[in-house]
Amino acid sequence: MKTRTKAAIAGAAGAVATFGAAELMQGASASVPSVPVTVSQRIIELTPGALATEATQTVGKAATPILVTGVVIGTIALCALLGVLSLRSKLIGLAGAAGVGAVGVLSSLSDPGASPGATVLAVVAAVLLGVATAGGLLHSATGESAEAEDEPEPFRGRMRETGDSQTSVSRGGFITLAGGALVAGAAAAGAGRFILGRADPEVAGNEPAPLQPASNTETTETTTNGGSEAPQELPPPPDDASFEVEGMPELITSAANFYLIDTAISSPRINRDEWTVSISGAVDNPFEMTYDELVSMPYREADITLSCVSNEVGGGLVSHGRWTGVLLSDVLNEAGVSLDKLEQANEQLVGRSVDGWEAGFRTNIALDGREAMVVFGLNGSELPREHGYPVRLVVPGLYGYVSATKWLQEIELTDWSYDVYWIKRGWAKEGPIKTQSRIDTIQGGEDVSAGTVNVGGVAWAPTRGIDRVEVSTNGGETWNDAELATQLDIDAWRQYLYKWNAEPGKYTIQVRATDGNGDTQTEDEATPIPSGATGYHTMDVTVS
Ligand SMILES: Nc1nc2c(c(=O)[nH]1)N[C@H]1C(S)=C(S)[C@@H](COP(=O)(O)O)O[C@H]1N2
Ligand SMILES: [Mo]
Repeated sequence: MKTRTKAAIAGAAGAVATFGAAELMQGASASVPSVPVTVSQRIIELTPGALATEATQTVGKAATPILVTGVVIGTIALCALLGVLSLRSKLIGLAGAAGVGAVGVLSSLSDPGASPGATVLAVVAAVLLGVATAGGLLHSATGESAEAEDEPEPFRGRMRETGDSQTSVSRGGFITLAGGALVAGAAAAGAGRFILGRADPEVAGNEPAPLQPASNTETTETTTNGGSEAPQELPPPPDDASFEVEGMPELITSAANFYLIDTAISSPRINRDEWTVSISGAVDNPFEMTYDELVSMPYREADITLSCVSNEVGGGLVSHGRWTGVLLSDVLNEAGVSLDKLEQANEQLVGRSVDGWEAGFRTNIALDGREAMVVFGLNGSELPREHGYPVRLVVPGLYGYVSATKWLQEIELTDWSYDVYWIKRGWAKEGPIKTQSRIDTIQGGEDVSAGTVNVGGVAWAPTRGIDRVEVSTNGGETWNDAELATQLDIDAWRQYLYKWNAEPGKYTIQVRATDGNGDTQTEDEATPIPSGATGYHTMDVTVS
């Protein structure tokens, strides 16, 4: 084996040892983040405008494992190169390793869950271990074949005869050492992931704990929107709120099926006993509230359909949750904020999460009577970690990117001119959810048999409700009224069903909804960026 090859292997083995040690330590300590994950996170955040737009809001969620893998492989390749370069100059190798280590330390430190001391210690120790591994392997590689590489066999043979090989490790020895380092590194990384996985409810397959918000027995106070008379628990949905038809989505989306969008590669781990939310900005007195304080306020359950602005027409980035939480206006009131003053100013309410992500909307939206909520439960259970545990915001009628801050840490009352995360990346400043409808019970391109065909699905216009849904089977020439299920709430999606008497032939099926104000969704097609997709969900089917 050429010395250069060995040097590359030595560098790569050093990188693997470093990753392994670092992953093992992050498995052992909740306050040490995963280095490749935090590096990937920084890459996402530093990616400018348009690229981040397409890359992270939707595609990104699926692509993050690829990104993290790319970071790991890229680093290993870079370290292999450093191994080769250090044949020329040890200094270059060491400087390169220091650079790689510094990127790792800095990225890890910018993780919101990182405890600085433990993180620096763990990552630096892992890097030193990697450098020592690479150094040891390099020593054995160069010792064996002296300074020059590519020496012809006979020369090496003579070197061995003269006894030089006693001071170095034989080829077999190098391979054993390098292989050992690679296996140990990979095993350590695997062990770290395994320990972490056992501590992680979702990975372990555990359901989020059922909600038992404590002492909510005080008599409820009257609030600005009189909403505190709302029930703490909603009755089960009536039977006529859904159609028992194949392909129809669950009326209340189970947590496991709830769509998932965020910029966090791994969801923050928050101890709810240590959690607080602060109300800052245009407030007379800065205010902080603990989890216990929040759940002992008058709370309620509310049916609210949440949608992502990135949802394509007919897409799956929309779900319906039964959320438990406290009215945002009650929390502001509790914080001593003058709601009148707030309403007059009508500036911006920014929700900021523990990882620094931000969403913002007009303050009046929190005060106009809709159930804008500080949420701590979903479908009768605690929030799942990936959906914002322990506390998030949910605002009826607004896309998630301007409103639905998960892992909430701060509510800031600020100017309207302040731009939050996705606004800086080219999305619309205001994000009201557009009226939309979707066909769920048949698929485009499908062959269906003649007879009665169920054309059904959901339509939504949160804060306005759905009053009418029509289905066309001839590409919009004529429209037929669909049957509507009972509406859970104006903020909830509504199921519809059209029983189509289908005769053999080719058809273009479409659906359109009309909201509670009498406005029919627009036919004009728009892309998700900048303010949400529009157009009719359309599909071709063959009846035979
Ligand atoms: N902290 C944080 N909250 C966030 C986001 C995020 O990236 N980080 N994404 C928002 C977006 S774009 C949407 S659509 C909703 C999705 O909420 P869900 O994943 O619970 O469905 O969360 C919002 N809240
Ligand atoms: Mo979103």
